[in-house]
Amino acid sequence: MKKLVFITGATSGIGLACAKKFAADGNNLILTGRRAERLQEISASLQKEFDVNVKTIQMDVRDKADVFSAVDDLPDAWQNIDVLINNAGLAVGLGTIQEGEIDDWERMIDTNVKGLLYVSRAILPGMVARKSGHVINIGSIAGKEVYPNGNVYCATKFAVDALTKAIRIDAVQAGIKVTQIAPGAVETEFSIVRFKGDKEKADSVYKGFEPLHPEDIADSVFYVTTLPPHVNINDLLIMPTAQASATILHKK
Ligand code: NDP
Ligand code: 8X3
Repeated sequence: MKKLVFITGATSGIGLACAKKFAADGNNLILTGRRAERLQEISASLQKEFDVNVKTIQMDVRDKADVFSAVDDLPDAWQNIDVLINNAGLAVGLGTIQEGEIDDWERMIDTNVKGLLYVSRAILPGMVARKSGHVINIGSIAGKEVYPNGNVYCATKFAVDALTKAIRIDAVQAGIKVTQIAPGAVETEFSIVRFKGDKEKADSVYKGFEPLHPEDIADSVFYVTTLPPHVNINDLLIMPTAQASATILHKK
């Protein structure tokens, strides 16, 4: 059965790889992100290549009013969302609390925690009413271990870990599946964003070992949606083979 899959942050990295993976299997997509031009290009290319229906929504997950009106205004044919992938997120900066940029903290908290909550609050009631649906939250190794200078980013991903468990408890009576996929280092635009456009610094994060590729994560996200109705994967921690923990890497 083909599904309707709603992906936040589909303009890049893991979200984009998920969009491709689900489209390749013939599923219809609602793709969201702030960069409208990228959304248009991605939508056109997926519709052409895979003959699926794609709707795009330019939205900032931090904008509560926009999130709710985008979901409320979905045409009837686009309302029965089967899979929600809460992927939009970012790290901004890497430094101590005592020297931290408060604006950076607020961006991370507003995007990674509040944004995920707004989107879930907008979409989950429909799933509960239909007694069918799957929420997949993209967490992180940063939500399992606190690492030096990761502080607020780690806290937001610990929050994603907690909210994944909470949504599962709250929606279990309706038979909703809730999964966290928690990756280690994946080479995307993540580090470029974290280091505020410093490409050299971003590239250095992935030097000397093979990081995960966004497609590796998309494969697992897709996999958890293929299991029988009575089977739910609660949590998957996926690391590059060369990464033993948040800070222990085998670099050549
Ligand atoms: P990218 O920077 O490549 O992608 C991030 C995506 O999130 C983009 O599509 C971006 O779209 C979207 N996004 C960011 N802020 C907002 C916002 N305010 N509103 C809407 N969309 C937003 O990074 P990744 O693919 O790596 O990151 C995806 C998720 O994976 C994040 O939650 C991240 O924390 C998590 N993660 C990443 C890891 C890594 O090593 N890369 C490891 C573990 C977890 P746009 O800019 O168009 O709005
Ligand atoms: C992204 C991976 O290790 O930089 O969540 O936190 S890490």
